[in-house]
Amino acid sequence: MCTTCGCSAGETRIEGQAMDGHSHVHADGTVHDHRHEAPAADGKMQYHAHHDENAHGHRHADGTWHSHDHGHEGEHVHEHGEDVIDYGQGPAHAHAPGLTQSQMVRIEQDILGKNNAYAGRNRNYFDEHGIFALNLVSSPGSGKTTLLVRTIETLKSRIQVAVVEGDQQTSQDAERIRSTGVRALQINTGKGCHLDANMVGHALERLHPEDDSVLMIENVGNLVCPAAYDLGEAHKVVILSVTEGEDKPLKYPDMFRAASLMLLNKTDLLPYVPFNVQLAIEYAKQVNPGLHIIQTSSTNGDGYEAWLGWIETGLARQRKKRAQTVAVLQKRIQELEAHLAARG
Ligand SMILES: Nc1nc2c(ncn2[C@@H]2O[C@H](COP(=O)(O)OP(=O)(O)OP(=O)(O)O)[C@@H](O)[C@H]2O)c(=O)[nH]1
Ligand SMILES: [Zn+2]
Ligand SMILES: [Zn+2]
Ligand SMILES: [Zn+2]
Ligand SMILES: [Zn+2]
Ligand SMILES: [Zn+2]
Ligand SMILES: [Zn+2]
Repeated sequence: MCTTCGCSAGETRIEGQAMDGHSHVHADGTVHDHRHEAPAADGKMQYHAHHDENAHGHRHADGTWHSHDHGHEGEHVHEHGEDVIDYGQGPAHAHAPGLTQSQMVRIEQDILGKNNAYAGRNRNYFDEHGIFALNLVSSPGSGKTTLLVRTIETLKSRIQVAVVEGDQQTSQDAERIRSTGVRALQINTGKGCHLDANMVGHALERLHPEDDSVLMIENVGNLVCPAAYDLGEAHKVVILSVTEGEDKPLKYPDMFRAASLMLLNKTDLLPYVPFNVQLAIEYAKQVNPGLHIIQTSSTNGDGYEAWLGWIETGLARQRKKRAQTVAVLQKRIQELEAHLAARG
């Protein structure tokens, strides 16, 4: 589900099983839940897809059927000079056929508001269990899974690690992770271009990560949409490989702004590609002055000491938080018991 359109692909699968139903945002901004696949009167399954020309019909969970359109009214574009057509102006900073920008803003607020509620639940769960959760984001192929495999190989003797893998299709990444011996759960998002907090919540129910462990969430390869979705993680880690060009932080600022750490990856390729490391760092700091940057290579292990150290520091902080929570609760229980004893 993208914040620009609000249409949910409805094809999310966790380990091959469909997630039941989803919420759907209509062009007028109302949000309601329904299933994308439901039996019609003749007992056959009805399917509907979004973006079928201008209109689509669908059956709601209560059995009623209705159709509605994706009209094209009230949209406009801002043109700057002769050579730029800019859809990023206006309150929504985006464009979707059939929606005005104010409708888009309302839809985005609805979707992100719901997502944030789920993310808050996940974050509480992580805090209560001392789980240090990282959300790995990047464009496709920057080296997330390779990095995870090498990271796990080094950490697994000392630290419990579990992985949630997000991809549109296939379970290949989860299988690559499982080959290291740690548990991994695959979420297939179908047409969805990012994970959301509800999907991760479902994954947690299945995966049950150990207390005081690290949870790595590999997001769908996409430098845009995952930036907007809090999964409840402690940090987003953005991976930029040197084959992608040093200008990416300026072109996709939301992602570099949302991240706490940037791994400048595949540095073993620097002799072979024209990539200006200093410029990349400068651009990244320009959009996010607080961004921490580590240069890594999964081929030769450069930078891994710093990266692993960063993880262990974060995990130690998360464990301490849990210990403090437990201590506060124990103290409170003692107080209540003393109170009851005094009354009894
Ligand atoms: N030279 C070099 N190649 C790397 C490095 N890390 C990953 N690769 C290669 O880059 C390609 C993509 O790596 P993946 O780990 O699959 O990338 P990913 O980000 O998980 O990809 P998606 O899940 O599809 O987004 C593979 O061919 C890896 O072998 C690295 O540090 N150096
Ligand atoms: Zn998207
Ligand atoms: Zn749509
Ligand atoms: Zn729908
Ligand atoms: Zn509907
Ligand atoms: Zn305007
Ligand atoms: Zn991957």
